Amino acid sequence: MTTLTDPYPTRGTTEVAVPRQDPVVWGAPDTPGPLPETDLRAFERDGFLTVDQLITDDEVAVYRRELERLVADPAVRADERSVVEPGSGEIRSVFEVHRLSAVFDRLVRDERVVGRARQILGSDVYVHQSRINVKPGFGAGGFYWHSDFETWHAEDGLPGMRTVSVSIALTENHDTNGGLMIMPGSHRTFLGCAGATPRDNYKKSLQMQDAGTPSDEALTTMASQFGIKLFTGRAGSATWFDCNCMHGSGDNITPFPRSNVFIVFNSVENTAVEPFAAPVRRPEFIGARDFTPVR
Ligand code: 6CS
Ligand code: FE
Repeated sequence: MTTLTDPYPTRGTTEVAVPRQDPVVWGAPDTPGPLPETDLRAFERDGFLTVDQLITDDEVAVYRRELERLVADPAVRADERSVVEPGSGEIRSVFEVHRLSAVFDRLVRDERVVGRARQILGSDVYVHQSRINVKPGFGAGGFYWHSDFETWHAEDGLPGMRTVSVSIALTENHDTNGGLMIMPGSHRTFLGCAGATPRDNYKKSLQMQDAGTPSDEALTTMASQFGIKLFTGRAGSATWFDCNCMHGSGDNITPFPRSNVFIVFNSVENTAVEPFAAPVRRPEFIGARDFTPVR
């Protein structure tokens, strides 16, 4: 019986870096859509692409109000899809917002959003995960360095790197309030992390990731090789980034919240199978199992 070797081994006894086996931009450069060819090439090179104004100020106000409505709703807070800040108990993230909210569902289907995802992934797409990150300020925690694909491969069973995320700022992302940081070019190396995935890992990892965390040595090598870019931008701006970028964000100790809506599009050609390095699947509100394409 031939066993397919996993091209992206991770969560074994030792950390191991392997070259990316997958394209970054799957669509042909002249694929119709909102992104000009120059942007697709920049995304291929860097692993990310910023859009200064993806949604208008009026639309930001609509999505901010919706975020505030969700965060204030006791039923949402009681829902397993809400994750709270370990310290303050304030809501940190709400998952599956595109199912919880018709307002955020419309955003997912907006051609400015899903059209870019289809161009990058070169196919129809479905939502693997969506969330709002509130990062309210006064000490809201950041997200330590990681590759999203490492988790989505190990725990959600995504076979290949044909997944793209967009973080749309709903508040001003200053250089002080815990903005997204990416190591440019890091998406071309897959860093398999050491350490097996505990059962029900997500109950902790969504507050503070442990399994799937790179070593100080690996981070030092990558940061020295690639550098670190901090993303700032006004509310309404957006950062598109490849699933395998090494990224993270710092704590927000300012009074200014750094709230965003985060949508993960996966190609319908890359649908989730069984986890590659975890004892059980994560819940569907974190790793979708409904592969219906976004129309
Ligand atoms: O585990 C996950 O799926 C989530 N964790 C982080 C820190 N980024 C990606 C994703 O939202
Ligand atoms: Fe992440």
